[in-house]
Amino acid sequence: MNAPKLKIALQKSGRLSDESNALLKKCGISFSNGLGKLRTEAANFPLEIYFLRDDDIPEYVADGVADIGIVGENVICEDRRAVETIEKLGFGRCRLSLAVPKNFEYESIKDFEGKRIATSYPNILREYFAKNDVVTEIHTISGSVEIAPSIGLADAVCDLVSSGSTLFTNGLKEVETVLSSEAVLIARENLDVTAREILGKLLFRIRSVKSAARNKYILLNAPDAKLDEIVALLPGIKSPTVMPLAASGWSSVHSVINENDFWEVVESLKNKGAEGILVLSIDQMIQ
Ligand code: PRT
Ligand code: ZN
Repeated sequence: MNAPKLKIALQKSGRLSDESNALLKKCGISFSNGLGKLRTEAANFPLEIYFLRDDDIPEYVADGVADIGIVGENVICEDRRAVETIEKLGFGRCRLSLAVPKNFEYESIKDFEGKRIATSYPNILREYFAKNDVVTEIHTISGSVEIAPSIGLADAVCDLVSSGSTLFTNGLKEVETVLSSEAVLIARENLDVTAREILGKLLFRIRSVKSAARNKYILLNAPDAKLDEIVALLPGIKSPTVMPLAASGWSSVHSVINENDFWEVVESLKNKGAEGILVLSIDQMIQ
């Protein structure tokens, strides 16, 4: 009998596909994803991979055709199927926003009262307006939402935005954020024990890749006279590693720093006299 495998659904081709594939590869999982391939098996991990349209992923997972999947939170929130969100993945970031023609003198959400709004996200939008006590006319369209106002089909739109340039080139301005979204790992309810075990191993790897991406490994030479001050700038995982250098009066310091503090810390290190600062990216960080 074949060993049990966890079945994962990924977007076949689109904004999430490259990063979904890259995430699994960074987790040390090798598989081939040639054009036109709908299904493949990982060579070195008990994973079977399905390549699907993103909109179909919640249904496949909810129905148990796949055990887990990677999809945007926007799709999960709109779809409302019974799936569990296991982990945010930090890519595919965007927001679902309301936008109006740029000459619309917008003041508050009440300005949407009685307006026609084009969107591909009617469920999320209906709930948003109900919560804000605003009555609108929602028109569901499946694509090119941003042109609806200019062809007289709607007064406003609710669509996904990342850079904002699509809205801008269509003469629209973003006025309210309805939902913030990123890619998430979802799972079907009632996974059996074996599937849970494999998912646990996969999640451990995903979390290691995520924390590695947030951190940098830093090496530098510090004058001993300033060593205490330099060490104080570098918390490390426990504390930095300090080793004497062959040149007397100098030590080598190794540590890990978070990307959010990165430039400020490097600036302060230089000001304290650190030299030969090397910054390396980290592949995995096991915690
Ligand atoms: O073929 P399939 O159905 O699988 O793909 P799709 O065309 O439905 O989805 P795709 O690949 O466009 O998007 C997949 C997921 O990426 C979405 O569900 C979001 O979670 C996420 N994502 C992130 C985005 C964007 N950013 C995004 N900017 N999805 C769509 N857009 C579109 C948006 O609809 C608008 O048309 O990009 C345009 C706006 O971009 P800016 O940069 O001009 O603001
Ligand atoms: Zn889609």
